[in-house]
Amino acid sequence: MKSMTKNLMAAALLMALPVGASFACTTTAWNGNTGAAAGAEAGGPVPATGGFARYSGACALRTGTGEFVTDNTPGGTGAGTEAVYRARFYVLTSSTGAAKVFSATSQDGNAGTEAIGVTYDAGTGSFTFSGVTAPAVTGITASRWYSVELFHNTAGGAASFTASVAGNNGFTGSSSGTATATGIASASLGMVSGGAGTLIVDEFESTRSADTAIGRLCIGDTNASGTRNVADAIAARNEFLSAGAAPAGGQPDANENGTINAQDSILISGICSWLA
Ligand SMILES: [Ca+2]
Ligand SMILES: [Ca+2]
Ligand SMILES: [Ca+2]
Repeated sequence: MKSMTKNLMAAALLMALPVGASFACTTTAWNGNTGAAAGAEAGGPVPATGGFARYSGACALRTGTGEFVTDNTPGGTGAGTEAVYRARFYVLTSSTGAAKVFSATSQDGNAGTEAIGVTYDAGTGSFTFSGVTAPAVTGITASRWYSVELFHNTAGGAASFTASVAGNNGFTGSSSGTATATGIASASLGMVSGGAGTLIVDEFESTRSADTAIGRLCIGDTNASGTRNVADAIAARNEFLSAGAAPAGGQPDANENGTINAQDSILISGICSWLA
């Protein structure tokens, strides 16, 4: 019997391992690197060679069409499903066309029936949903960071689905609708199908909580201290002045536009002044 409280199933499955003066990122915490996901790399703030944007910490996952990673934690590995499933991830909307960025299915390894699909459609500027019946979240801008939190409940005859989207320096949107009767056995993240170009995803978490949102990371807590103060503005400044050599451990991209520069440092300073 699984706890129905905020029981973490998978979190931040992009690992940063210090190697000399830089970072090596891996996807080994995921169960399956289906489609040979391009591999997680340290995201440079001012794109250094081989670097790319990340939302938090040193690592994100950059994928092309058909490249994704899979988490078989839901329902255990090999059998069972979760009737109550909650997940949150961040995505940089950098792809073109309609790219499925997330898919949760009734069997391990992205197999079986789709319970939740989330597609970023660059053509219509929206997140659309499949496997459920729910309207799109519109008003999505290209090449900006968004968090997407999903809740899928088929316990005890329920059939509900909700999605909360936030990002791009203040945008919020939501959708709700009807879930299928399918429980969830695996979740896949990346460019599961469709689209062109690349997508960057970061900070995936999933729980089986029926009532507690995972929520967002604190914007501007650049040094991941849990509070925001002038040290965060300084850390953002140090990051862009180092051209990626000294990535901050928290969330330096205060305007969520995929790059770290003086604007972010100024924004964080403004937030801190306002808090004071
Ligand atoms: Ca499973
Ligand atoms: Ca801080
Ligand atoms: Ca920025």
